[in-house]
Amino acid sequence: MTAISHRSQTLTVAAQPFDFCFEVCNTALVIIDMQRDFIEPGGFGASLGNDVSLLSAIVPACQSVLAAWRHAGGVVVHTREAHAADLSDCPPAKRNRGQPTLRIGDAGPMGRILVSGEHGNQIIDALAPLDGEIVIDKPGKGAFYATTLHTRLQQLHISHLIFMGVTTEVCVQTSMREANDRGYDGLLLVDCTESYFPQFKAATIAMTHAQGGIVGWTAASAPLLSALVV
Ligand code: TIU
Repeated sequence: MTAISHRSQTLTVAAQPFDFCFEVCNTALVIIDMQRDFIEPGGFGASLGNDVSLLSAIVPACQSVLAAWRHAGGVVVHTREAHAADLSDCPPAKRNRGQPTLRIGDAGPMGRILVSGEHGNQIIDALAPLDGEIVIDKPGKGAFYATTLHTRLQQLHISHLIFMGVTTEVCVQTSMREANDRGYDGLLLVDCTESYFPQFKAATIAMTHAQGGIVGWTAASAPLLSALVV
């Protein structure tokens, strides 16, 4: 098998509610928040009382898609949920919500929780960004709120987005909805996203492709991998 030779070739992925068609040259792979804060013990996800071990199961599938996408020459976007060290971009409502064992900005085993530059805020080694890939630090759950993402995608003439990452019903779904309202066609890879709550993942997938794709498309990664090689 060889990589596709033309980034402008139309590729088709069997998806729900119907085929997802795209060209590599007009599509970005968007990897949401695959950072230690959510996937490893001692981070924000754990501080909220979650079993973080559930999330690491998707890492091999994400690695396969990332490798194939890089080989095809596609644009890659990595996001991190990250706040400035002075928490000036963290609304008190977000910091004070609930009863976490550690709040955003508190010192945890991997550094300050959800703060830029801290060890816990880095993307896991298995999916680490390469030089030249886009890395977006976002203060909200959505990747477009208070970030340069839309501008950067427009500059690259990107109209289609393929989503992976965590958590399905929080930052991934919010980002897909933000993208949908900005005119992007979005595909969620179901074996490359995970939630601390399996029922919420299932519900998010169902509500994304319901009503004729009201939010976007969903598919397994296998047909995408097949489409990326000839
Ligand atoms: N708590 C939870 O499920 N998720 C988040 O707080 N952020 C992301 O989804 N990245």
